[in-house]
Amino acid sequence: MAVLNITPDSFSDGGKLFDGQASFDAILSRADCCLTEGATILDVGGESTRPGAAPVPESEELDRVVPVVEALSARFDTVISVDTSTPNVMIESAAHGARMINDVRALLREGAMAAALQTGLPVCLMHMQGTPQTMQKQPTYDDAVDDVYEWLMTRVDVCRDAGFTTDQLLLDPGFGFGKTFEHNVALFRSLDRFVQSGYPVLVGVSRKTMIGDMTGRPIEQRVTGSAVAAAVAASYGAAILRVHDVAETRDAMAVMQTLTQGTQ
Ligand code: 9MG
Repeated sequence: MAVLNITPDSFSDGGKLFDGQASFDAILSRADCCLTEGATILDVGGESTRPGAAPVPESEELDRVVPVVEALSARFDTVISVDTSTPNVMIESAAHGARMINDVRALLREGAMAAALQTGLPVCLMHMQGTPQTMQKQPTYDDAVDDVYEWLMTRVDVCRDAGFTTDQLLLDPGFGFGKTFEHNVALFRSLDRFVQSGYPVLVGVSRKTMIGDMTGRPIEQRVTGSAVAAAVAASYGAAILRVHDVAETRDAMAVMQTLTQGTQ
């Protein structure tokens, strides 16, 4: 899954795809490049969720995301995922070609559950403690792995009760969303527990602070660390890797798979 941030302040690409009015050419050419490099899902988001990011008004999110979803789905025969928590963005994106919803708030925003159900699309439910504005202030858990796992299972139950089928749901522990470095590492090392739930697991660690914590690298130098982490996540059974650097991630996975499973 390639990240396509349509935001002026997206945390790790410096808003390169955004120049006041998002530049369609830049977005389409980045999408083309990601697909050529091996991505099979494009994750389009119009709201930055980096720590401290300000909320985006619905009308602005709609204006940023929907035309891009429409253009990408008209041009590319691939899965377009919409990274949103906003009910109308879910509905409008689905109407314009999105085939998956990636919700970092796990359908907790008012109206999101009903909107997502109405689209009939699969939804990735991500765990976040707090909000993007507050989440890194002092994240606390009794036991990060147990707490996040139980929380996601409760969300699954609520979604199932609301009418989602099992095969419409994906899970994501939400690396960096209200977690310390130790929480992130504990969750990562326990990925197989999430995988064993039977729901596809999505992992997003690309260029995040936890990679910087492990490598001592600033954001623009975290490509190698991110690719290695993605490959390790895949080896634990993660089904979808949300990444900025598709080619490097593919290389890391090819090496990991060949050396650990004999795949050639
Ligand atoms: C939008 N977004 C940013 N980071 C993410 C992550 O780790 N997982 C998911 N599902 N979405 C994310």
